[in-house]
Formats: sequence, C-alpha cells, structure tokens
Amino acid sequence: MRTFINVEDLGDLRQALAEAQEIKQDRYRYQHLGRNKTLLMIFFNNSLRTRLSTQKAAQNLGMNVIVLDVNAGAWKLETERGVIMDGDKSEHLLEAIPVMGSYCDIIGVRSFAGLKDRDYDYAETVLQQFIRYSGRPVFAMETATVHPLQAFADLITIEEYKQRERPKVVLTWAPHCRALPQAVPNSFAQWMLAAPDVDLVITHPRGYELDPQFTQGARIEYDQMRALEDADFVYAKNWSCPGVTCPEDYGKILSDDRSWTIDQAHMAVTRDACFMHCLPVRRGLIVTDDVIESPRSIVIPEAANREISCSVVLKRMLEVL
Ligand code: AN0
Ligand code: CP
Repeated sequence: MRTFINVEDLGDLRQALAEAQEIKQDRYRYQHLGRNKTLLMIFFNNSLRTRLSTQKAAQNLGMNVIVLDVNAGAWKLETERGVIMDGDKSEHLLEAIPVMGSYCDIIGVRSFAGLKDRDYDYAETVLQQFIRYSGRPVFAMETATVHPLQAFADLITIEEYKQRERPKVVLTWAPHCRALPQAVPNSFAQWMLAAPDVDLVITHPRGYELDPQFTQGARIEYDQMRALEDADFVYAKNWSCPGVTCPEDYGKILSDDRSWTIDQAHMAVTRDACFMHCLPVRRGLIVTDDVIESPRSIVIPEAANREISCSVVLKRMLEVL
C-alpha cells in the first residue's frame, strides 16, 4: 500500500478486520518488518491520540519515529505556489517535502481543512503535494477531508461491540462552539457504507449535508430522534457547513441548537446503543457527562483501537517498501 486516504486503499475490509484482530492478539508479531525503517509524522495541527497511537504502532513494528510539529520550532511553511514569500513564512513546502522525504521511509501527515476555501480543502492540496514530492508512501493522520485511521478504528470497535449481524449505526451532528472540519464524518460515512454489514443513518440539521462523494447511498434523516430509534451505535460529531447545498456557507456554523446534544433522552430511544465519539469531545455541547460516563460509552476502547488500525496500515506499507 503506497497511500492510505480512502477506504479502497485497504482493499477487502473483512481481510483488514481479520488482520486487525490478529495484531490485537499479538501486537509485536510483525516487529521485524520495521527494522531500520523510519516513520516521519508531520503535524500542522494539534493531536493527542493520533500522535501517541501512531508512534506506538510504529514502535510495535520495530520502526524508528521522528515527529515534526510544523508550528512549534520548524520554519513556517508556505503551502501555496506562486506567491511572493515576503511575509512570515520562511520556507516553501515544495522544498521542505523532498527534504523531509530524504530522512524517512514512510510519512504521516496531519493537515486540517482551513475551512475558508472549499476547492482548496477538497482538492487535498497539502496531502497531494506530499504524495507527489516526498517520494515516500504517505498516509493521512486527518487531512482536509478525511480521517481514515479514525474510521478504521471505529469500524474495528463496532465489530467488537456489535450484538446483531447488521447493527444500526447513527452518525449524528451535535453542537459545538467552534467551526470544525468535516474529515471525521466524511471518513466515518465512507467506511460505514463500505463495511460489509452496517446499516448507516446520518442525521443533522438542514444545511449540514456532507459531500456526496462520501455519503452516496446513505440514508439521511433530518429528525434526530427518529434517526436514533432502535440504534445500536450512536456516533456523535460536530462539523461545520460542508458547503454542498450553499457554497458560500462553507466552514460556517449554521446551528447552535442544543437540543441536538446527546443526553439520556436521546439514548433512551435507542436499542441500548453504545455511545461513540472520536475525541477530543466537549462535554455539555456534544454529549452530557452522564452519557459519556455511562457503561454504554465505548469512547476509550474506541481510542485504544487507533493503535490497532494504525498497526495494520503501517504493516501494509512496510510490506511493499
Ligand atoms: C478535530 C476535528 O473535528 O476534525 C479533530 C478530531 C479528531 N477536532 C477538533 O479540532 C476539536
Ligand atoms: N481522534 C483523534 O484523532 O484525536 P487527536 O486529534 O487527539 O489525534
């Protein structure tokens, strides 16, 4: 595997899930694969889980790891071509990328959507430059439009906790005080639709329609309570306006409707659903304390599975180096 961005990059999902379970049984069994190989993780944005779980996964595979926080100690990077660099940015991505590639074997990139220019974000401009100019296999650690390591971990978690062959999984928008990217819900929808046995329903206020390239074939239900009825999994997430129905609203907060916050009343209409969130989560906005602390909340094992999803991805990349 040379890139990991979309669900198709992983090939057969049943096979990938079996591999995840195999690695979970013995996370050091492929330790020989990463000997004398170096992973470079590049962060343009903050992270707790991705940083730790990706480093752990790489170490499980015997790799060396270098982490670069671009905004903390590196030269400020210009990402657009054709500009006169007389501002605060000292170096261009087009030199920085091949230099970074020369020090490593695999690159992970975290580069969130700017939420200002939809075309720039949805073209995955930064990620594509890494793929083109680094000469290395590249995987997304949440980029402008996708977060596949999260979605794969979510799928592994659902497989582990499901009590029916074809569980009903509800992706629900929830309110938030800051404009957030669409990467997590985009990938979640894409992966759930590709999964062999998941009944996905998406619910959000009008105007928050996700890009159809990720949601083609999904059921959309604008009545949140109706969507949640008989759910086996409730996956809460905020996202800003994807600009699908109204391009000028791209990246904006369209609603602060607190009736969408997941509380006991929401969970009560489900089939005793498991509560999921990718974290970090703001309590009181996305979910109430009692729901996230309840025995049905699986946010911690979900986060723990990030080590597993990343192990499968790095293993696949190391195998073809
Ligand atoms: C980010 C987001 O919503 O994309 C990262 C989630 C994994 N969340 C925040 O910035 C709070
Ligand atoms: N879920 C997730 O990617 O968390 P971080 O932003 O902390 O890495």
